[in-house]
Amino acid sequence: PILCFIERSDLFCFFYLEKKKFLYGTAGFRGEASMLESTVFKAGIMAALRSLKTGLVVGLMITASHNPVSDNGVKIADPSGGMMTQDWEPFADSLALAPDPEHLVELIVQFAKKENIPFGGTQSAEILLGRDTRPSGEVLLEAAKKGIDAIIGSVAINMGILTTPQLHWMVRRRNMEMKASEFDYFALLSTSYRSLVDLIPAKTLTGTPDVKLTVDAANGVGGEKIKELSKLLTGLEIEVRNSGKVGEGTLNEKVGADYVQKEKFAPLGFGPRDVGTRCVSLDGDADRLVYFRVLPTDGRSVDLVDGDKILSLFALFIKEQLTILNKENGNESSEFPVKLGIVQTAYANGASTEYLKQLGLDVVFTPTGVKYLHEKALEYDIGIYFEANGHGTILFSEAFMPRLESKSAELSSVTPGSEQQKAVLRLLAVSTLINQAVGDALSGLLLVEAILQYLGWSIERWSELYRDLPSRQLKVSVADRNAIVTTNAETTVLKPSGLQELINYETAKYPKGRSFIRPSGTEDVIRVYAEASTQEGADSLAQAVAQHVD
Ligand code: 16G
Ligand code: ZN
Repeated sequence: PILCFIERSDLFCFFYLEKKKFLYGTAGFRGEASMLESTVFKAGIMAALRSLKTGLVVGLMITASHNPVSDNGVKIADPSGGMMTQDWEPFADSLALAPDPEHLVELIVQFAKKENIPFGGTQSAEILLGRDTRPSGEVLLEAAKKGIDAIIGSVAINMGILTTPQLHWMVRRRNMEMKASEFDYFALLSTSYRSLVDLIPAKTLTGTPDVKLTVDAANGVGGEKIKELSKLLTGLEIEVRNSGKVGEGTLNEKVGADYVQKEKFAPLGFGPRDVGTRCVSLDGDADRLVYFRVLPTDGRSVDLVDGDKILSLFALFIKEQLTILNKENGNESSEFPVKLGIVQTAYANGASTEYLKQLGLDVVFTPTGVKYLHEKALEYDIGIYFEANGHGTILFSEAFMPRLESKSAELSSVTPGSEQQKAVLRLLAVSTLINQAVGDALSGLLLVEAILQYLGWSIERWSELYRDLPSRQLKVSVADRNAIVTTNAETTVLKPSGLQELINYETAKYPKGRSFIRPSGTEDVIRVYAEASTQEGADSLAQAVAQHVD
């Protein structure tokens, strides 16, 4: 009976296009764009089923983030705006691996039964579609639509060219019955930023604030979007380079957050003329950001201010607001306990972790991948997570928001204009500025800018919060990357046995040595990370560990 709700002709017409099988990894399905059509079609089916199952709006984003322009990918956003629930990933894989249309239909039928997905009832499915600026995006978006159409009762709404975080934000807001257009997004970001700036204490405003920011938009979707956003901003001078305009360069080619973070080198279009200014790089779909300043030594190398330092800046600011809030006010002390948690991965520079712990913060680790960090951060009233690569955000829990709002109401009637009230207002502004669905370069950079102004800090001052330990990353090609199994947030190798002992043995030779290996979730390689008190030490530790992997 379910079969009649599936448009079979589409299934058949898309199947023959299949040239390669993909797995739904940490980044969804990702690969060479010309091979993806059939897989994206199946992702459309998945998204429709997910929406039918939950009765809520779901998102589907066509992007390959920081990967080359010839690649593309597809990711599904759950009704919360976060990544698709991990329980459904095996189903995504099985759809992708289905050998023929008959099997595909069979898999859908079985899964729908198991999950009690209501076909043909009053329930309807709604899927918001978005894509980045890749030339292959249009064709793939059509394939996703076909997949959605194959599930009768589902409606695809094309939201056009968007950053990944914009689409996730829209899905989340739609399900909260809040305004969710692109204009609403820009308006909320700009007004929240304005509130934060307006709440800066007069004493920090004595010098002339350095309001000039130069953005490297990776020749991606972030370029146009940040230009639109900056029209609504006052007091911030944003210059956008590598904006994606024809002739300006190729998407992600020697530009963007991934390049700058890995190479510690200025992106194309940046050089000696930028010495002394504050620069920020976005990645191709604008869900990551890293700051940098070009060094005067050669006008090319950079002092990198990565995700760990952005995290540290955010943590410092939030902690300060909580301290102000809990300060005694005359004889009236108002206890307002807040559980603040910091979530990192093993890639976080050891110096950042030490710094955060010195601040007295609760720091925990998860495996690599936004879904793990996000899930962990949700366990706190305020959870801040970042990957060193620049993906992260600040989550305010659903239970905590009403508490914060009623505290704000209380303070505005009891002690209007007090420092405590301002601290609460700042936290509220952060909660609307920073994307609650996923990491978002645009909202992230506005928060950085507001905090730097609040503290009266230059990028140098920020960068000096702590000194990164020298580190090295290598990758090793292996026959089967899944032969390596890790535990303890990827810091300990379980299999093959004996390997962890060898890593320990090598690591012990270096002061401040730390090293781990993990199978990549996006490439057919084992990644090696090493850290030590000197660059030579980090390099040779990484080499030594890599040799044991080989
Ligand atoms: C994906 C992840 C990113 C992670 C990276 C690691 C999401 C949305 N993205 O891009 O968080 O840092 O993979 O790649 O989860 P790797 O497994 O190849 O090292
Ligand atoms: Zn990205």
